[in-house]
Amino acid sequence: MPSQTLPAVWTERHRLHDPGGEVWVGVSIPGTEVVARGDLIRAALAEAGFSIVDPVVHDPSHLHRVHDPAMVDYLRTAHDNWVAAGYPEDPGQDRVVPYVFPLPQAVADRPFRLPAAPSARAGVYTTDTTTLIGPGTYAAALSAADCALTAAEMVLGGTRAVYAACRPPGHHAGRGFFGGSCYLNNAALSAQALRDGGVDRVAVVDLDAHHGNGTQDIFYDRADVLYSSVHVDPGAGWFPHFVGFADERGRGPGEGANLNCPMAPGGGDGPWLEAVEALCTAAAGHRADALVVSLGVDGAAGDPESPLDISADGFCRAAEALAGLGLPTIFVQEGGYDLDRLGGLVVGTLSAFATPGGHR
Ligand code: SP5
Ligand code: ZN
Repeated sequence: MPSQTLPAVWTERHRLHDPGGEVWVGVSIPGTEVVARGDLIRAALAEAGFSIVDPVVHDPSHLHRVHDPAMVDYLRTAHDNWVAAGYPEDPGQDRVVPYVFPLPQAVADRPFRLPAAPSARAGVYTTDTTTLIGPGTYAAALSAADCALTAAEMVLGGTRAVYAACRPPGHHAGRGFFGGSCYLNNAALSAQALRDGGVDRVAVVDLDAHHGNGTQDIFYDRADVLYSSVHVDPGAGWFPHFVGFADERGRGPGEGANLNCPMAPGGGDGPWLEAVEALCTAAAGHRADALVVSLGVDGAAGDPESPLDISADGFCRAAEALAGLGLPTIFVQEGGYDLDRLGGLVVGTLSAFATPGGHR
């Protein structure tokens, strides 16, 4: 049986975002969310015969459907303000990096004052020191959001499944915070666009190796969008460390519409695929009318950012389980950092979804 494909939304504008490394435990390191990722994914899609379409440019006001407008405005202006303050010359840092954070227990119960220094403003919205802002970061993040919104519009128009090749990724960006190499939450924007387009109930299934603390935050109080995730156990020492535990089940009207399946490091395909089945069962139980898959492939064996040890075949089996739901589906790219395997993992997963059983 010839392998089928799905349309892929991709733009070269991802290249505008070159984080130039990250600061981790106080040390500047090269980082793994690199420009090459976006181009490797495109090359693999093209070679496998996927049709590649440009995103439609959207007005940035769409972002306010899931993000705090003040954070969006910060992201838009942060790098210009950083340069104007002279940090590229003194002390010699041309990317926006925080050094101080307004922890709730340190600033609670008094009026919030936006700090005057750009170096201090850099800590207001980010959770960590690994998510640097360069000159083109905001433009690229906007274009990644355009990919996710365009995919949603294609599905609303009747296309069964679409892949949004988003870079930078998004699932660690919440309503009013960003981090973990993410700036704007592409998957949440997709899910919200489906809702706004008339889809009643949406399920987000997050396969990235890390918990999508941003997506969980955005939908935590809502009954209309289920957030569900399988990820390496934050309690075992993994990012995002503070969030992603099994007892986080949603709040208020959203009680029961959040499902976390933390995995022990090194578990491999068996327990991970059992968890994927549980996520599919939850999506069906949610009576979802459409699916948004946060497709990180950083759980793959050999990936430098996770210890999950999932095989390429494991990703194909997960895709087949998702296909079994029979729902209109948007795949949104998240992580995946093993540059030798990234393209093959993404194409293999999407192909298995389009042609269940076709890879065996
Ligand atoms: C989108 C996504 O997958 N974000 C995950 C970011 C996780 N970053 C954790 C901290 C980075 C530390 N990297 C050091 C690697 C040493 N092997
Ligand atoms: Zn990840």
